[in-house]
Amino acid sequence: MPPSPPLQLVALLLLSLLLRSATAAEYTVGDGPWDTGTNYATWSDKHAFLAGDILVFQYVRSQHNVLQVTEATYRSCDTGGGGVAGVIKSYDTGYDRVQLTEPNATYWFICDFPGHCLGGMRLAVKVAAGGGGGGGGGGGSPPPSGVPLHPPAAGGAGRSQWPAWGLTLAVLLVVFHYCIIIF
Ligand SMILES: [Cu+2]
Repeated sequence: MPPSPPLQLVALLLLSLLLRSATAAEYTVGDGPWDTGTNYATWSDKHAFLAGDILVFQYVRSQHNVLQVTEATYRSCDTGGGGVAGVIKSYDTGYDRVQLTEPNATYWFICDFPGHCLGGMRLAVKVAAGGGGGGGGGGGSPPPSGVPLHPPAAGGAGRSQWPAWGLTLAVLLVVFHYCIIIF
């Protein structure tokens, strides 16, 4: 006897929730401390960021900070002395988790300590459409020309796609096993 539709529905809902949380990747910026000795352009190019992913900035808070800024400020490294010009959001805990919520957007980050941004402490992260099932859209605007959007590498890359699917499959099996026992 097959499981009743309501239970299947609940199982499906649970699964979609699980899958969603499992596919959001968390990245430690630069694969190490947020500092002046890392090439963040190279690091950023290595990854394909999706909406929902999380960046973690780790640093000594007396030595660095993290400002999310406009592109102009990212390029000029000039926050106007008071640290406000072009600043969208600022972080200074030493362990800052920043979620990339906006699909098809570029996030710009710098360190505002004197000389650090010009010395290389700046990060640009391009976010492709997330795994949220193509939220909104409609506009269908193409990505900015000349900016490759990091298509997922054929080799599967470092993204947690496989663990996510494995987890989903495991849960699916457990749920259906459970259904069979009940009915
Ligand atoms: Cu710094």
